[in-house]
Amino acid sequence: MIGSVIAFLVVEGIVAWQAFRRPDDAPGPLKGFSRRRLEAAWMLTPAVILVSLLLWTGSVLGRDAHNVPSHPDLVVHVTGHQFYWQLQYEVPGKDGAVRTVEVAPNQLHLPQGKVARLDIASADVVHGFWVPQFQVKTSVAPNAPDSLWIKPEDKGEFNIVCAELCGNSHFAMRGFVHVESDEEFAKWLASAEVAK
Ligand SMILES: [Cu+2]
Repeated sequence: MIGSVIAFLVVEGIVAWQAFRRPDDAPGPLKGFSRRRLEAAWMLTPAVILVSLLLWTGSVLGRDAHNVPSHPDLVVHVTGHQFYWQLQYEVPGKDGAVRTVEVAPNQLHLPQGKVARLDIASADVVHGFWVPQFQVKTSVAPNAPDSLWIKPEDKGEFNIVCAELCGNSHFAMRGFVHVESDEEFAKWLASAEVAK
């Protein structure tokens, strides 16, 4: 606010100074004098910058989180409860059958660079699964599940936030995504199972 007031005063000051300082008989623009190239550059340079930003933004935002790849590397069932996220991993067994492994709530571990499909559901009321840094968000209700996919590029810890006001402890419905290497993830998953 203060910055814009200062900028306004400076710019208006220059304009006023130029307006009052110029004598009435000052020469007009030179005839035949053209700055067409300069003006074209003034117009084209910002246009190129803005169009590039537009395309870049579109490519990022246009990545449809719901358009789930048909063969994800990993499937996790994420179920919202008042007030936690229940997490179950699909783990292929040696016989080819898929086993469901339940892990501690709210701590979603994902391997770096792998496509993970998250099958999100709600056990009670409307919850919103949101990982702001991954730009994925969806709301689910009982009998209205949704699926998203994430391919985390960077290791680290990222917040999971419930984006729907789901009750009196909604604020406490927080979790973390832990993005780790394949080895770290495999090691974690091998010992993460909790009794159902
Ligand atoms: Cu919630």
